[in-house]
Amino acid sequence: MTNSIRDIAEESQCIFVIGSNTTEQHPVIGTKIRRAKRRRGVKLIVADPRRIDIADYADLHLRHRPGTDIPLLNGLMHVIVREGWHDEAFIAERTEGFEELKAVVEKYPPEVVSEITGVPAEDIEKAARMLAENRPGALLYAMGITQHIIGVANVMSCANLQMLLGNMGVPGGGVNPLRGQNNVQGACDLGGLPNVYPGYQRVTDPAIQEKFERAWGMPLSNQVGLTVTEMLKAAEEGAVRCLYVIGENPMVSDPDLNHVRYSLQQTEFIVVQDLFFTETCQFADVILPAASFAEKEGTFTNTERRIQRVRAAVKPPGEAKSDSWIIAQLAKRMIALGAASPDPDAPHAGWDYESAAEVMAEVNALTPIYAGVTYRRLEAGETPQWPVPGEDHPGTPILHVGKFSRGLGRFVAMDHVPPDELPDDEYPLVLTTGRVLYHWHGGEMTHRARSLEAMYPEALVEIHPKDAEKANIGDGELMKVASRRGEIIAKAQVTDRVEPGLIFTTFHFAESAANFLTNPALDPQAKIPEYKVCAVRVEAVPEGNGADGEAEMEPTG
Ligand SMILES: Nc1nc2c(c(=O)[nH]1)N[C@H]1C(S)=C(S)[C@@H](COP(=O)(O)OP(=O)(O)OC[C@H]3O[C@@H](n4cnc5c(=O)[nH]c(N)nc54)[C@H](O)[C@@H]3O)O[C@H]1N2
Ligand SMILES: Nc1nc2c(c(=O)[nH]1)N[C@H]1C(S)=C(S)[C@@H](COP(=O)(O)OP(=O)(O)OC[C@H]3O[C@@H](n4cnc5c(=O)[nH]c(N)nc54)[C@H](O)[C@@H]3O)O[C@H]1N2
Ligand SMILES: [Mo]
Repeated sequence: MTNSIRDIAEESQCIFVIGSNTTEQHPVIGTKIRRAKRRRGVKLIVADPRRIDIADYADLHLRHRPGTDIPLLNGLMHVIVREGWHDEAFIAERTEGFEELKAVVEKYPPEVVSEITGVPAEDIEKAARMLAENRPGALLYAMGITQHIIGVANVMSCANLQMLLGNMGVPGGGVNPLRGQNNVQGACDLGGLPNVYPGYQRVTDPAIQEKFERAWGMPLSNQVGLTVTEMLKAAEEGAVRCLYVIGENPMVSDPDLNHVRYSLQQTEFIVVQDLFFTETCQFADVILPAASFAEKEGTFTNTERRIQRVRAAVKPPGEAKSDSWIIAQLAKRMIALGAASPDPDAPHAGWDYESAAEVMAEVNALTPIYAGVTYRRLEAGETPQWPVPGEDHPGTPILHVGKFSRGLGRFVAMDHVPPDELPDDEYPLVLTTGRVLYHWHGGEMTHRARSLEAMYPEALVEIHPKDAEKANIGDGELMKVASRRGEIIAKAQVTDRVEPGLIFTTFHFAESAANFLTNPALDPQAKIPEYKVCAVRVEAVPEGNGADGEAEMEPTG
């Protein structure tokens, strides 16, 4: 997030939630938004194809078709520019590319946008006015924006809107991705990406390469590695022969699972390190038992870039060990086998860390944005937000104050690009996928919580009454959903949360996971799959032909 949860909750005049089911997937932030609405009367605009819970609190719900965010945002910007509501001073001082943006958004008057998105033209006019009249405004987004072949372009369009309104670098403003996994922000910050060292220092930059070679006392590659989605493809082609899977369950969470299964079968050697025996473990040669968040020491970095000290509350069960301990042991053995030979005199050579504090001391030394995040401060109860360039630096609650990190903020004008797979006669419905409040991804953890299982015990498919009637599917009855890649059987939840032509389901239940259906097409830059749009057809499943296999199941292709 460019901004902090608190300044958005306390100082925004308008909160624009686009592609985030905030009250279900980020309930703490969702509660703060609802409170801001109730107590301060902040304006709330929600853009989501489904009538999610937070839409019921909104002043305006823009219910666009999945995969039409760029035209929707262009339509809002069209009205803002047409009415002269853009922030001229901000644009002149802090940005470039405005003329190009203007030329593109000119092509998206509300009537045209309404055709593409399905949102009434007057709602686009209303939303633009609300954004303009209530500044500063914060834009919040999540996977509804990113999980598309145009995920990066969608994010840039969000940034275009916020720069146009002058909503950057101010309290209550910003472009705010709500991060997903508990410590995903920390994992990215500390190098869990194929192209950067900790602190987003590029592996392709010779000065950075040299810095880490000196620190670790060994030669390092300047080649960008593969993303998860690319690794599986490479495994299938034999270019990758071994997979070391830590805290990830691709056999439920990756797109096109029938294909994932094939890729895993082709892989020569697979190590899985997890808390539980997952679907992916079935393909493993070696399984390493890992300790959970509550059983280890260290830090987590949350969605607002805040670094927090975490302490073990309980001992790990059985032979489970912390991920960092296991990785260090593996590294030491590889060094012993001669796979690498770091110079023992290098300042940060080797893997003999006594504690999490020692790891952080190395992070402080090598990672400018974490330089001042010392254990002394963390142990004293501080929770600074990066960048923290020095120990006396207070941290940075708001990014891009006065200046963008690249200097001028660049408007990148975008045209509409439709999703990779659109409905047709054979597969006439759009499927969008995501989560519900009660479960976490493949459910490896939440299916073990009795109360959550009681609340939401089985996979459901949201389907509009009209589509249900057409297919002769009743509420609570079993239905089959098929795409070009696979099919699942699950119970219908007949509801107007979705519009006609759209269905929604989750990947929380392995046997009927949405990912048997999803399209593995990727965003060319971010390599994120298009989980949010694919084409499907549905049909009723006659009684006794159910998923629990009591009666004969038809053989399927
Ligand atoms: N309870 C619970 N909480 C979670 C998680 C969980 O599994 N369970 N997972 C965590 C993780 S890792 C993540 S990444 C986050 C995800 O958090 P979110 O991104 O909020 O959750 P999703 O359900 O993936 O999708 C968000 C919304 O996108 C909408 N949407 C679908 N297609 C489009 C589109 O084309 N455009 C727009 N604008 N919206 C669209 C969907 O209707 C949905 O309401 O949640 C985190 N929090
Ligand atoms: N169709 C569809 N598919 C999606 C998405 C979608 O919206 N739609 N969303 C995508 C997104 S945003 C995400 S983040 C992924 C999530 O997908 P995954 O990351 O695969 O799912 P999780 O269940 O969060 O975590 C995987 C495993 O981590 C283990 N684990 C938990 N804590 C620890 C630990 O401390 N150490 C170790 N070693 N293991 C641990 C759990 O037991 C679990 O088996 O799914 C993606 N897949
Ligand atoms: Mo995520």
